[in-house]
Parts: sequence; C-alpha cells; structure tokens
Amino acid sequence: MIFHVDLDAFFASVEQRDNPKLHGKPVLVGNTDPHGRICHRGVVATCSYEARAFGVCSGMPVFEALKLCPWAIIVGGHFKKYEEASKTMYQIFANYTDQIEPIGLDEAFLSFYGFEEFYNHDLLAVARNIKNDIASQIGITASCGIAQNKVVAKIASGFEKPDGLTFVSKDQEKEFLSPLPISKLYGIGHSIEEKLTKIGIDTISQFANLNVETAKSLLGKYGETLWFWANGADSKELSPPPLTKSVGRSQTFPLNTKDQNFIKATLSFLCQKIASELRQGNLKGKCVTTSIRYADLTFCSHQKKLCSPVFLAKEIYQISSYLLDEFWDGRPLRLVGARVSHFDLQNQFEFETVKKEKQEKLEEAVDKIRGKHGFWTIYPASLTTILPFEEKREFATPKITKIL
Ligand code: TTP
Ligand code: MG
Repeated sequence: MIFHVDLDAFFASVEQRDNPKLHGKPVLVGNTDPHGRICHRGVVATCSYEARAFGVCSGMPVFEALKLCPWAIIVGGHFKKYEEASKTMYQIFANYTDQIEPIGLDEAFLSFYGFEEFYNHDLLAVARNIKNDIASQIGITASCGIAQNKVVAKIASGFEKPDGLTFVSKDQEKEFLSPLPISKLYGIGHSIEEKLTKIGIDTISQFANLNVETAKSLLGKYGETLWFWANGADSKELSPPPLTKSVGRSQTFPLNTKDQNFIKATLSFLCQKIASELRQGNLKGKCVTTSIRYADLTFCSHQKKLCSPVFLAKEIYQISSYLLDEFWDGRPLRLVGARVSHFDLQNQFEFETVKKEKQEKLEEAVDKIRGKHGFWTIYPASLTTILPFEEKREFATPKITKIL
C-alpha cells in the first residue's frame, strides 16, 4: 500500500503551536519584509482551518482574505522553524519505511509494498503511529491517505483533513472517488474544472464514465491521464526526489515605490537569500531572471543566459540589477524578485555522491555484521516477504527492529 502524509495547515499550525494566543483562532501566514515586518499586501501563504471556514485559502491576496474574515490574525512566517519541522517529519517517515517520495516540505508518499508482513498486515496501526509521532515530536497534526496507488492515496489524505486518516482498500477506489466533486481529482486546476462543469461534469464518476476518447477530445492527451486517475488507476512506484530546477525569491513592498535605492537594496537582500539556498544544494545556474510587478499589477520579467554558471550573491545581484535597469520604466513597483535557473546538473549529481558516501559507510557496516553473524541478522524490512522459511519462524520473536 501507499501512504500520502500531509501536515495540516503547515505554516499556520507551527505558528499556533508556538503562540498560545493563536490557538483556535483564524490565522493567516503572510509575507514579511526584510526586517521581519508583516506585509499586508502580499498573498496568504496558508491559513489555519479556523480561517478556512470563512472561505480563505492559500494564494489569496491578504486584503481579500481580510474581507472574508476581518478578525483574522496575520502573522509573518518563520522559515527556519518550518524547515526543522519538515526535517523531523522525514526522520519519522524513515523510521517506518525506506521507500519515500518527497513531494515538498510537508508532504510525501511512503510505500509499504513488501512491508505488509513486517507490520502484521496492520497498516492502519502504522499510520496511527506515524500521526502520533508527528503530533508528539513536531506538535502539529497530519492527515494520511492509504491506498493501492499514489493518486488515490493523495486524494484520500485530503478527504478528512485536518487530522484525518482514510483507508481505501483494494478494489474500492472507484467507489471512494465516484461521489467526490470533480475539483477533488488530482491534477484538476481551475480552468479544467470550469471547462468540465460547463458541460455538466460535476463529479469524478461523471468524468470516469466518459469514453476515454471523449476525455481526450475534451482535454487533449492530459485528458487520458485524468481519465485513468478518475477510474482509480495510477502508479504504485515512487519516483526519486526531483532535482531542483530553479531557486528564486520575491518581495512585495509595504507601499508601492519607485525609490531606486530601496528597490535595489531589496533585490540585493533577495540575491543573498538565493545564494545561500544555492550553496545548501551545491547549485550553480547559468540563467538569472529579474521580475517586477507594477502598482497596476502588470508583471514583467527579463532573463540573461550566461556562459559560465553563477552562485555568489554578488554576481547574482550584479546581473539582476543590470536587468532591472534595462527593463524597469521607473513607474512605482509593488514587487521585485530574482531567480537563478539552468543548473549544471553535474553539480547536483556530485552533491548526491556526498549522500552516497554515507550510504556506502552504512552498507559496509552491514557487510561486517553479516560477515560475522550471517546475512539474515540485519536487512531492510522490505525483505521480510522473501525471508527463508527458517528465518521466518525465528522472526516471530523479533530480533531485528531497525529499518535500514
Ligand atoms: P499545503 O500542504 O498545500 O497546505 P497546508 O499544509 O497549509 O494546508 P493543508 O495541507 O492542510 O491543506 O502547503 C504546505 C505549506 O506550503 C503551507 O503551509 C504554506 C506553503 N505554501 C505557500 O507558501 N504558498 C502556497 O501557495 C501554498 C499552496 C503553500
Ligand atoms: Mg499540508
């Protein structure tokens, strides 16, 4: 089976955890400026479930959210805390399975194929334990969906949020998906939802019951993929973690401004943040992009491709500042941003070798133990299914508890 685990209202829950005044209140996590002051003109990064009850959601401009819920409390984000919570979440997952596909800071797929026997076929108990570990070690709740494949597990994790646990057993996928509104199908954005509801397709079952050719003619090749998902079919295989494609940052100003010094200082601040993130991932990029949003909300961006890769704050700033001079017409700005992309993949792979060296040490240690005591003294839990019969009998009195 596959689990999809997703922390509930992640940033907002961490803020509520650390500030008792926010408990049970509608909380919006907004942007902060370089001094950590809350910026009321950006968008809502996320909001507590108390705020969602009023129709507020991620990505909504703060002023619109305040129209829906005027008494909401706006707080700035604390990224370091979120990173720490995310790290703990992944450590918890690694205590249960070695097959993890990270999706983001707060969500991942976990595969338990091959582990069923190790966990006495009680994966619901495993999910409860994972949720309990998250609650006790991170101090917030998570929702978990369990199903035969990734798409159904993902939809299931959202089914009873927050603090949900939904198990869709084998062959129950269609029954589970059928009554759900079409917007709940994974991969359906606003425009596809609009297109489908316009022709009377409101539920997943209505879409699933179309002929696949009709789905294709309506939505092109992607329509076919969506049609399979609507019918409960998807991959059981987890993918390796995606490689980073770009690193960028933007800042919405507290007030529209055409003060060049202020704008450039903000750009320099953003470039320093970007450079620090690039260093963490050992990344160097051959393209720098600068973007701006004018007071009337029109958005412009320009990019420069480079012969040699950049990674230092100073060089990223020099290029992005040059680009800004080139295309900004001097009218007041609402936002400025920079981005580095076109990474040298070799660098990322080299960085991966650092992780590989750790794995190599682990495997060498395992070799030593096996050399002394035999192969089956230490092994990944996913090998339980192929344990030789003799070993299986011994397994009843647990002698191996560590999952590699
Ligand atoms: P999500 O998992 O999409 O949202 P969530 O955890 O806040 O709420 P839930 O899962 O219960 O529906 O995103 C995780 C975090 O990523 C979120 O807390 C804030 C951040 N985020 C943004 O900064 N901007 C965005 O547009 C979105 C969607 C998320
Ligand atoms: Mg989440």
